[in-house]
Amino acid sequence: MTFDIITIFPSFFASVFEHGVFKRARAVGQLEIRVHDLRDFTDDRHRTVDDRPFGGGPGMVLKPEPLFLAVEDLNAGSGAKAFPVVLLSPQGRLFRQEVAEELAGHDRVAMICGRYEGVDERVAQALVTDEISIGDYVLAGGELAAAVVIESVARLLPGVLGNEESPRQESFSLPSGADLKPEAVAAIPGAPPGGRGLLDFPQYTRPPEYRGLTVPEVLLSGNHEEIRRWRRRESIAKTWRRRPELLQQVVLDQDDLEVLEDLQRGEPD
Ligand code: 6GU
Repeated sequence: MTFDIITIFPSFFASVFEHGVFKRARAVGQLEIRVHDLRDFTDDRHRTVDDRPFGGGPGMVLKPEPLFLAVEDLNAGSGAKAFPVVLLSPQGRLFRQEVAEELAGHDRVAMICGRYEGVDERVAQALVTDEISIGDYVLAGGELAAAVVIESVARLLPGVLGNEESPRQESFSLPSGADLKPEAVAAIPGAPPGGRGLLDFPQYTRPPEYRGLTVPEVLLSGNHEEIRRWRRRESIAKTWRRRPELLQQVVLDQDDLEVLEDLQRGEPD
């Protein structure tokens, strides 16, 4: 999969893609990232990429011409084959795991890193096929958001994580068990059936005691059925406390419902 990033800060990405999932995905040949300097698509002496907003107001707006030229330059290199052109901006649709899954289905994606002040609307209108925000908070530009999106996609590509199963077994992962209610899955555009939808249970490793802090006895017991039940209970409890709205979408069995009843009665878990 190839990502073309269009940015006014190309050197921002100098080290991000040299580590972890990015590095592995590139090493196994599943990921290529090309960073393009928007200023290379200007033709004035100052390499101007922005200008003052029509109608007045604070801040600067990214001009349309360099962005159109930059994206058209990508097209020329791809034999005119269509690929998504994503604008990263706070006005975009909210990025979630199923959006990562959707992007992972493409072999090429272009990303335009917007600036907080804005991008000329004709870019969004005529050039961009998808606008994405990584959350309801303000970033100065789309560069960090692009790295977030690419990492979440890269780890889904085949052969990138040693264990092919592991990305699908954690919070928010998609297929595997049958935890999501079918109607909840249907409500997520592009989501495959199945999915877990609970937050992860707590993990511990050695030593079993550190500064008086101990590992729950059950995890040291070797009793796999007890461990499975404890973990399920912890997942439900953490989800209930921190993200209760996620429970609406999860299929709960009789044991799960008893856990929830205990929690609602305020009984310790
Ligand atoms: Cl994609 N861009 C900016 N500038 N701010 C954001 C964002 C993106 N996502 C959340 N906040």
